[in-house]
Amino acid sequence: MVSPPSGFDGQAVPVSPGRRLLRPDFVWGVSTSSYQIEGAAREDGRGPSIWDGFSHQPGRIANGDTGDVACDHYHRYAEDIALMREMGVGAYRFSVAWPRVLPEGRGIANERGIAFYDRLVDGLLAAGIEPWVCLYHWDLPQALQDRGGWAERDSANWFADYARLVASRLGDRVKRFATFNEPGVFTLFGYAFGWHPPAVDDAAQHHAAIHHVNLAHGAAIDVLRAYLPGVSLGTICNMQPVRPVDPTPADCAAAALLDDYWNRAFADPQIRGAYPAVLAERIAPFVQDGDMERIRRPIDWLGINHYSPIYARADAGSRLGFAWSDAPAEVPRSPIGWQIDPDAFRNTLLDACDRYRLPIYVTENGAGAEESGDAAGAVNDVERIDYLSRYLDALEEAVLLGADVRGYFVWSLLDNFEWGAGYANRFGLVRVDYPTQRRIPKASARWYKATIAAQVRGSVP
Ligand code: GCO
Repeated sequence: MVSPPSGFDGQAVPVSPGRRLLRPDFVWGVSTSSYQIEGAAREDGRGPSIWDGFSHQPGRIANGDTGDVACDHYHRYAEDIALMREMGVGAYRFSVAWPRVLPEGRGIANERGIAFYDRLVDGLLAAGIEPWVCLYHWDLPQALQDRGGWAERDSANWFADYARLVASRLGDRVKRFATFNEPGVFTLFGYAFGWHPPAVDDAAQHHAAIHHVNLAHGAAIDVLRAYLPGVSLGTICNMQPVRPVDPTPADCAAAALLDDYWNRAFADPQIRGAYPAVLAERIAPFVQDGDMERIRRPIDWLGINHYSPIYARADAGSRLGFAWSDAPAEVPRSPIGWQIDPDAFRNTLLDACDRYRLPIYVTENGAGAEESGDAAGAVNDVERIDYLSRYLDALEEAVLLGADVRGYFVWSLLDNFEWGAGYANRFGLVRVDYPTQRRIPKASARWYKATIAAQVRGSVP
């Protein structure tokens, strides 16, 4: 039996008032992902993912960090469930590691890998926490990358078979599934910018991958619907306004193009049935008769991940003609340089509601920092509390203006492997002391607990 987590009885924190405009059944959650927290990379039959290989390539990840151990969630999941229960969250969004359940990506299932997710789901349900499962958060089995990965049209069938396995094993207890997390990120960073695996810069592979991920989404939706009557299905997209570094025609054109790849390349075909015009032309060589109908399958909600506006500038020397740019120094920024702009969040929610006409869950929002704890590991992360509180205010403004927002998941429960930034960049409500794997709730964990309690009580001080 896991003892109740310590650290929630720390210093009192400012409590957000009960948020009167949110639905009584508003979902309060936290999010994580498999490669970023599980560890046990070569344990109990797990096969390698593209991130295992990529993170072990010298120079790819800050400080030479990898996800080999991460937060050791594979072994410490019960302790992490206890943290969520103490916080009072109603839902936990996590991802299944495809290579943990299908080491070769296809074929024989790995029963020990499936057993982990059984234990996790059972533990969550016993704690009164609803499991929300994302099928893909970037950790493609390396064996499938060796067969062409997402650039191979057959990847849609591989993904549908994987979805079928997960549905058959977890679908009796899991009622919320998302197909992909942020396909706009992993396709752009993996097939154009070289910041993610497979780290190629190739127009044909990039545009084929976009289309095949969309086909995989539609195929998985059909499988989940067929296997799990009454299940609630969604897609999780990064949605952030794209701003030109300078208001020149070239930078504005760059921003418009990045907007297509970043915000529209997946939600538009999956929900509206068509690519943005520029992308449609570039993806046309990979589109077969009936594909757009295969992609646009009915879903129940749209998950939006939002942190800040992003910036683009023209770059004639790059294949796509644009380059990613940091936020200007003069705007309010978080400790890791991301712009803080709650109004942009409110407007993103309103625009998405208007454009896609689906219930929205904010499936990621949070603030990163390269923070350190005191001698006891305690972190008084008042800047993170301020960020989260202001973004919840903006969410509430969007609801007041008619946005159908039904839930909010903080990224993240734990400090974790932040991709190229490794472990230096911390997003957790709970600090992880990696040498000891000790979990230490931050002030923001106490704040989130109090915020949820105030909402649940419906109290309006
Ligand atoms: C993403 C991913 C998360 C990140 C988080 C902070 O949005 O990039 O979903 O895995 O860790 O967003 O960058």
